[in-house]
Amino acid sequence: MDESGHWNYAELLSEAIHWRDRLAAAEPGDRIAYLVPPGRAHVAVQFGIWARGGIAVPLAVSHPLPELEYVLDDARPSVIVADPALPQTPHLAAATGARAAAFLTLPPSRRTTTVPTTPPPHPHHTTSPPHPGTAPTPPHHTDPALLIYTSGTTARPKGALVTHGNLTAQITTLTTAWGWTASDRILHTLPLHHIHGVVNALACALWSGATCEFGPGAPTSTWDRLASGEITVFMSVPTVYTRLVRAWEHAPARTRNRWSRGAADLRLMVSGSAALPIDILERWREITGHTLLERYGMTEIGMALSNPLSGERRAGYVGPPLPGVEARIVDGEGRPVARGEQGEIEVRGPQVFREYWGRPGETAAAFRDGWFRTGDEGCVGEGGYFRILGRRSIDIVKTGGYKVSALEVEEAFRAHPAVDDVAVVGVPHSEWGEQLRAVWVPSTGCEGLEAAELRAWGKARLAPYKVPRLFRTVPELPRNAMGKVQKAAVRHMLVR
Ligand code: MCA
Ligand code: AMP
Repeated sequence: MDESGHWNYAELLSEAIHWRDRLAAAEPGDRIAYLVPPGRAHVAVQFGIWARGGIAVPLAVSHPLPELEYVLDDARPSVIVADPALPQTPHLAAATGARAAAFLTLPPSRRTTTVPTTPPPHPHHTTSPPHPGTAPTPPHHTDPALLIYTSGTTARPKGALVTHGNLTAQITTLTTAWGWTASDRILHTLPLHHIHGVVNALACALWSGATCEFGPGAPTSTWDRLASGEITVFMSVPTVYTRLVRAWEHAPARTRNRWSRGAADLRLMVSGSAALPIDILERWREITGHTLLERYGMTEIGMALSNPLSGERRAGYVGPPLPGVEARIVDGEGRPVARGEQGEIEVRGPQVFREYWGRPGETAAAFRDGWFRTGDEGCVGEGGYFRILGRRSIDIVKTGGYKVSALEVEEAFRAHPAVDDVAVVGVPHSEWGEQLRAVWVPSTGCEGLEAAELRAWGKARLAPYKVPRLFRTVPELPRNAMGKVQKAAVRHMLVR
């Protein structure tokens, strides 16, 4: 359900079949890109694509046109679907031209249909069969399902291709490990162009026959829904828990009591996508009585490590491997290290993605002896619990749960006529986990350019979370004897 109403499972299936039929221009295996805000219509389009045999390429509603065009040029979809209410849609339609065979928009009725709220949205409570005889054929495990764009050590994002088999493995593992049932109701406030929102929150709910409620995400409305007595599951990134703690601390005593009492009744609250600060875990426990279940995952592997549903949820640790997932710590040569020692985390299992779209070299480099190299450093503690100790590359930044390549941001800003050179880093930040900051060398005569102008320029080209919050001018970048920019020194300059 979303703000405009709800569908039961029969209605969702019927909407998905409607989309399958509208996507007639696509052949099985084609990529189909869609720019639709999180909500019922988004879900219907996604399932319509799968019913057609297509590969779903979700576009981020917060992205400006150049980011969307990059994905279109890389994924080369045969059909693009967009919500006409979004500001990017007219530009996207114009940009489609030679890029896709068809451009479809959501009809208004598909965005706002309101249906009665009974019977409850549950697959076993369907009202009428959807289009008899037109039910979709189930996909094969090896069929590609989803192309999620993710930043890496290379400058531009790569499309991680996830198969239906990968998705099935991810979902069945999580629904079992986290005890999902048809009586669950998740409050979903995450974006739907990343695994966290698409698989952990949405797909697990639908697989279980549970209710998925899309909410607006502002801290006070999130608290009100959490306290409503109707929600059983919530998952989010540490930035959101930090904001919820802050909203609670600023609320009047009566509101605090209501929020705390209501939230205590949830069955499960999960944190992931970035390291959960221990003070937030502790504060959340004081406020709601819940010890957040922290887990570790990645676009390429789904969820790999998780604290348990029952048993010890250890602060500062992300738990042991989930059932069906193998994880290990290796040294620089790929040799497993002794228990307790630090090294790179490698993961293997049916959840692990198939390839980077159109990048065989990068796919090959991401694996060693069949293990996926995460690029994260960790160690294994008591009871096989993993601890994340940081990333191998300083150029990968995690801000608000989003992964950003500092190199991509630098490359974008180097194209600005006033910028002679630039270096971007992530610095530790209480709300964002890491915050993007930059030092830049102005071109001659451009010394007076305001940071606000650089930010506005960046926002027209990059996703909002890729635009540094702080720009500081320097006469030159710190470089080593080889001429390489010293990122650690840049970070040191920008920490204060
Ligand atoms: C928004 N802004 C950001 C970010 N998000 N800046 C830095 N980092 C960000 N993550 C900018 C906005 O453009 C805006 O800029 C300003 O911050 C404040 O915007 P605000 O409205 O407060 O932000 P928001 O829209 O509320 O977003 C905050 C958020 C969001 C809800 C924390 O970032 C978010 O949804 N993060 C979750 C990302 C996620 O799902 N990651 C999963 C990928 P200005 O002030 O200039 O206008 S990881 C994954 O999938 C793996 C598998 C895993 O392990 O989960
Ligand atoms: P993404 O590629 O956007 O899916 O982000 C995956 C990355 O997020 C991982 O490689 C980690 O660096 C980080 N990450 C996810 N969960 C956690 C966690 N619980 N603690 C620390 N880092 C995490």
